Amino acid sequence: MSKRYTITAALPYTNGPIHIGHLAGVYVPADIYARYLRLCGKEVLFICGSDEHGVAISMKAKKEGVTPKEIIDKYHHIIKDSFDSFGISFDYYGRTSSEVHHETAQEFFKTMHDNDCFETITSAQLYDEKEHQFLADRYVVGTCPKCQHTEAYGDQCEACGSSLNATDLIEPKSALSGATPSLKSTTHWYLPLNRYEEFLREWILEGHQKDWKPNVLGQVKSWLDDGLKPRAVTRDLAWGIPVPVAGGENKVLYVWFDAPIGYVSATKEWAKQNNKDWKPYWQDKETELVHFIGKDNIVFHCIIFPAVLKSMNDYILPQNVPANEFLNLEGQKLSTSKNWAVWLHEYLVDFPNKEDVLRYVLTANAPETKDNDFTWNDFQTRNNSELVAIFGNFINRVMVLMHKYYDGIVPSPHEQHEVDKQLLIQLSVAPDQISSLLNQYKFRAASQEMIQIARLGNKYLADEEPWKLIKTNPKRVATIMFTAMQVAASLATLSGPFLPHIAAKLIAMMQLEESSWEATKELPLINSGHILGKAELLFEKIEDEAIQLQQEKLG
Ligand code: B3M
Ligand code: ZN
Repeated sequence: MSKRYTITAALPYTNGPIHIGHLAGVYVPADIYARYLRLCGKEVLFICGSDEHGVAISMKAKKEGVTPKEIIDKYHHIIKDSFDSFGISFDYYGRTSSEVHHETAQEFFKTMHDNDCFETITSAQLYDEKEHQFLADRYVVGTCPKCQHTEAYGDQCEACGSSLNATDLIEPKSALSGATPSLKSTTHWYLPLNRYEEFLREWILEGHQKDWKPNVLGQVKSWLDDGLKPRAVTRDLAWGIPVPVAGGENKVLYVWFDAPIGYVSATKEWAKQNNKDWKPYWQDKETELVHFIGKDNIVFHCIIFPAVLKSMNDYILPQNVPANEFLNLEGQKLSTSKNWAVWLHEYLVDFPNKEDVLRYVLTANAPETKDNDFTWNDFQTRNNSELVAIFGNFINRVMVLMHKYYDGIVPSPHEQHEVDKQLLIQLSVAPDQISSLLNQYKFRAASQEMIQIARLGNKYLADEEPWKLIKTNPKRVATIMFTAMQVAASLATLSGPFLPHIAAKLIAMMQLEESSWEATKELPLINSGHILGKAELLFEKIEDEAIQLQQEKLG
């Protein structure tokens, strides 16, 4: 295992709040991974921040009749609060409007410029005569030349994931005025991606064939097979980071040039606040860099940003980019404009203290290998028949019986039966089983292994029926309860990455010390004589009415 981990989660655009699709695809898996590594005693830096440049922001500002600055300030805080409430444990959450970020992005550009890493190309670009504005990225929509999707943007088609140049679009239309653009000549700096083809092929397709996800490798391969072209990294726009070299007046850096550098800037800001050196997190070969993203960001994190890092010489490359597919909602694509979404800040109003329920459902049904569907019925079922009926029920039974029989003091076990031994063996191998899945970024399967522990505990109690033996065979009951306590203690640690709020509650309730992942392999986890706290319910049933309300709210 590596010495240190730099874990990044895609920087959300601050042009709106975030919804369950963001959480499921990027932030929950990234958080599970970060929490798991911390429990393993690893040095982890978990970084994110707001992506505050680009056309997405200026368009939103224009629509609302306010300045881009007002937009980013508003949504930066809403988004940051959502992350906090869902327990997404970033070590630092930055923003790309910060001074450190502007300087860092300009430094990258300048260094690359001075090292001849760019080409300048003068060409005819789409121009909106009415708005006196060059049209790039989201300012222009048209038909994707690859998949014929009719709402592709000037830099990317969200339907097929292709990365595009605005002039590639068939029948382009200005998103500002609806007009058909004319062509006007302009000069820009281009990153000649073609120079990196061989390096990318070797590094990813040969070097990471086994450990990267098939969906990621597939996209990378298709870009490389198509042949990489130079890609403009500057824009004729007013909102963004000024181009820091001569000739760059009235131009800004392309948002996808500056945004990933935001990971580095955020690291610098974190390091400064914590009296640390930022460099090892980005430049020490023994640091493992992992980017968590959605599938529409693959090209930027697997091709463009690595080309930038490579040309900067001193930087490490990502060890993995475990991109997820998309989450749908009740059979339809999530859509902000159609309000077809579950917004995180609204969810918390309707389901207070149920952050972990949503985390769990989104993990158990994560779009890891294909697009997946979130339905409110599934949400209810997973809560009622997994979290309540299995996890919650097990913990509640043990806690209540422990108080009833022993005033909350863990009894000494007597002779162990075969079932007890078998259960303890399964318990001692569980941490490695979950680890192996987490190390492969299989969060869905890992969450099910974790629930499986509770299921075993539940079955054990149901089979051994201590309540029937308490009068006749108190020694046997002591052994059963001692064994069941081990299961509960194991869950208190192993559920932590998935259900952080619940795990904390369980640890407090059982009056345990926080334990490491490794330590959960060494049984017993809780000794005779240990005094438990009060029993409290961890989960509660969600009724049909609450679900109906959510279903009616959609659309
Ligand atoms: N802001 C795109 C998105 O939200 C984007 C990610 C940047 S990561 C450096 O899809
Ligand atoms: Zn397409």
